[in-house]
Order: sequence, then structure tokens, then C-alpha cells
Amino acid sequence: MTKRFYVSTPIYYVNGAPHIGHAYTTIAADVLARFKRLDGYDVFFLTGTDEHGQKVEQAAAAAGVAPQAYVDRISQDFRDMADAMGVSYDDWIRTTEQRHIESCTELWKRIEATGDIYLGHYEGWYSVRDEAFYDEDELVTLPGGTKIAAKSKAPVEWVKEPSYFFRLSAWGDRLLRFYEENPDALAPSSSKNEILSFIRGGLRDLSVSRTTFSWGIPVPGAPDHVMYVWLDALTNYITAVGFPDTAAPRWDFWPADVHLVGKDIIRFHAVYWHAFLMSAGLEPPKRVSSNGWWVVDGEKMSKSLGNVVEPRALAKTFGLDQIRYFLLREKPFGADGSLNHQAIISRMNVELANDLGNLAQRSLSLIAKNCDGKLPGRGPATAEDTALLDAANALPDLVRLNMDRQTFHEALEDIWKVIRSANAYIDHQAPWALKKTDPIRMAVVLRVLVDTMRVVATLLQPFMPVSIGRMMDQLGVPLESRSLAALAAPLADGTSLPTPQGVFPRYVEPA
Ligand code: ME8
Repeated sequence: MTKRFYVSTPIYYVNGAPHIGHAYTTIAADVLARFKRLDGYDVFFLTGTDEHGQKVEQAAAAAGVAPQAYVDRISQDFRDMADAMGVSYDDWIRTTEQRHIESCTELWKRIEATGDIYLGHYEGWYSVRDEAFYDEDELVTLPGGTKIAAKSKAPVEWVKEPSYFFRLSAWGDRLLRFYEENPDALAPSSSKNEILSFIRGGLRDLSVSRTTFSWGIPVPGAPDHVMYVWLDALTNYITAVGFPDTAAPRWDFWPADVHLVGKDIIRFHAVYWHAFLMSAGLEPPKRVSSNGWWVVDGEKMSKSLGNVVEPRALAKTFGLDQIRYFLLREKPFGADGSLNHQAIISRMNVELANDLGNLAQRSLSLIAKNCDGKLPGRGPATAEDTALLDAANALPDLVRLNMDRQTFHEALEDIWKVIRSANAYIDHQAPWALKKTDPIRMAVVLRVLVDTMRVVATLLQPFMPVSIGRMMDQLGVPLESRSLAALAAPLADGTSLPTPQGVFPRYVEPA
């Protein structure tokens, strides 16, 4: 049976240029997608842009451009950014596409047919920045009397308009049961607790259409209403796998294995989305996993705060793979972390250039010099050889587990433990001193090092595809032998290795 894996990112609002926060969730999804492909899965990796709603309409108006022309331009910028970050998405979805409009229209009709949608009147607080309805108790009042959303600090306005409602209040018990029966369906546990207490607090029916602007998907049979942008946006995850055509080739990917989202949008993904799907008779996603913030000078980086870091510029300064590595290494996925150049430089120089780069360079130079550039064969193993090789061979399972939990930093820490052990091993074995005294042992030691680095490199490919591809070339690993399954077959003794070249340069401050 084919093993399938469906991973998605949020689709990003096209109300401004992409920043490193967007790149982060997308790169994390890319690492997961690449890892699953390496592990033999048929992967569907979806990302794209969220293009309707009042916030985007206002951004287009502010830019003096018609909404469609505006979203075309910004969506392309997000796509260029994803391409520049080496992101291997399988589909780029845009909510202004015809396939998506059809999919939303059909989802709406199915929910309506169950009796879960009714016409009413909304009167209450709305934040355009968050595209969210807020209850009074979710707001704080500033000294001047202005109200803002307590959590996001976004301004709110009083809205009064005819609106269709979704009977969310009817789904609380079903949602609680779902999370009880599927303990891994929401991570990390802090997000889960927040969501469970929100549901337990009692769910109110949700306004799912707007009438005071027109940039959205018309409600079927009520063209003066456009669908609430979150109903529209969430539906992207089923549009892309063919909904409503359940005979579409990609439909087998549903339910998605994991939606990666920022922690600001968990409520939409873990309450509203599940209820919409359940109401329409569709399965909810298997897991929603949320990431914490990149913070700059103590503030969450965001378009509206204007403190954003441009991902392409960062990659130009430090190197793309270096940035990808840093983002996944520096902080746990679910936690906040601070983005600063010193931290990037330190990871780059200590872990990439010293620990990994030097290990490869030292071992491969000795093979070039002392073994005629040919991969030595395996030989009788000492206890130290076995200890290192066992640690390396245990890595794939450890990394698999961490990938499934989105604990990317722990996967990297596990890999680095082996790299550090390999450095201790080479120092202790001192193969450079064995050339004259015991060349056979020298060859065995170098082969142990290559075998160890091969496992390490195989597992690091998803994080740093280009640099590690080059390292694999140097280790003499053929292209078709770079998967996890291929680790079972040893590299061919006597393979000619190319002249070693450093893969991870040190960062030197420009003069
Ligand atoms: O919310 N640190 O789009 P959006 C880490 N269109 N991640 C960050 C971040 C930061 N400082 N800033 C943003 C939307 N992100 C909706 C989603 S999905 C059906 C619709 C990431 O453009 C994080 O993943 O505001 C967050 O959830 C997302 O960008 C928000 O992007």
C-alpha cells in the first residue's frame, strides 16, 4: 500500500510583502515534506495565498490598485519567496482561483443542506486585521477608550449587518469527543489546552457571511453576501485535493496528516474548520500543529508592526541552507524565539562550519591523501567503532519520531549528538597518526567516519538540501542511494571520491 502524507501551511494574506515569519512555517512544512519523501511516502505539500476579505480589499485600495491586480502581484511575490527559499510545494493554491470558488460554493451548500446555516443579523465587534469576530470579554480598553483585541492587540470596530450564521453552538460536544479520541490531533499541549477550554466555555454560533463589502466568494443564492474569509480560506485544504470531486486523484490524501499553522490562528483551524467539515460530512484533519513567534527586539514580527525581516535578504547574507537550519534549530517549533544575527552566526560557525563541516573535511582529506581518494572497505570493528555506528544507525527512528511530533530542534539535537561523538572519535582515534603505524586500522576508522556521516547527511537533506547534496557527492553516495531505505545497503568499497571541498564556510563579518 502506498504510504501517503499531506502537509499544508497557512495560506498567507496578500496584504503586504512576505517576511521571515511566513518563510518559517513554510520552510518547516518543506522539511517535513522532504523528510517524508525520503522515507518513501507519496507526499502532497500545499501552500499558497489567501486573497479575499476586507483586509486585502483595503490593502488594494490603499495601494490604488484593483483587488485582482493587487492580489496577482502579491501572490506572485509570496511564490517567488517560497521558490527562493527552496520550498518544494506540490501545489500553489490561490483562493481567487475558479476551482476554489467552486469548492467553497459546494461546501457551503452541503453545510446549508444539513440545517447548520441560517440567516440572521450580526451586531458586535470585528477586527479587520485579524479578520475575526470578538466577544466583549476578549477585548481590552485603552486609556483613551479605544478597544483592541486583548491577545493580538488588533483594533476592532462595531459591525452591524445581516449575516448568515453557522450553528457552531451545536458542535461543542462533538469537538470535545474528537479531541478526546484523537489525543495527537492538536499540538503543542499549550495550544490544546487553550482550545479545549475555549470549547468548554461554550461555543456561540459563528457569523459566516458579510454584506458591507464585496471582495469575496458570493454566498450561493444570496449574492449580496460574501462568505466570511475564514470559511473561504480554510476550504483551500480540500479544494487542492479535488473537492468536491471525491474521485479526483488527490482526494485520497484527505484527511490531511498535518496542518502547520501559527499560534494566532489555532482557533480557526482546530474549532471552526473541524465543525465545518463534520457538518458537511467530511473528516477533520488528523493533526494541527502550531508554531510560536519569531520575535525581533522583544516584539512579534508582523506586517502591521512594520518590524519585519525579509527572508531573501537574510539568505543572501548568511546562505539559504544556513537560514533554514537556524530557523528549525534555534527554538522549539511551538515556542517563541528571538531572531538576531549573532545567534545565526554562532549556529553557522559552531555547528555547521566546525562540528559538521570540519568533521567531513578532516575525514575526506585523509581519504584523499592516504587512501588514494578511494572509499576504504569496512574492517574488524572495535568497541568504539561499534558504539559510534550504533548511535548513527539509531538516528533514523529518532528523527522519524521527532518529525511526526514537529520537534524539529530535537531531531537536529539528536543528529548533532552523533556528530559530536564522531568528532570525539576522530580526535581519539587520530587516524592521521596511523598511516605509518597501522594503515589497515586507519582505513577502518575512516570508513566508520564515512558511514556515520552518510547517515547524518541522509537525515539532514530535508533541512539543508543544497549543501547536504554537495556533502553527499563528496561522500560518494550515488543520487539513487540517498533515501532512508537506501541506508540498508553499504556504500561500495573502493568508490572514487571527488577532491574534498568545504561545504559549510565560516561566517566572517564583512570588513
Ligand atoms: O493568518 N513568527 O495569514 P497571515 C512565526 N490568511 N510565524 C509567523 C510570524 C512570526 N512572527 N508571523 C507570521 C493568515 N507567521 C491567514 C491564514 S489559513 C487557512 C489562512 C506565520 O498572512 C504563521 O504561520 O497573517 C502565521 O499563522 C501565518 O504566518 C499568518 O499569516
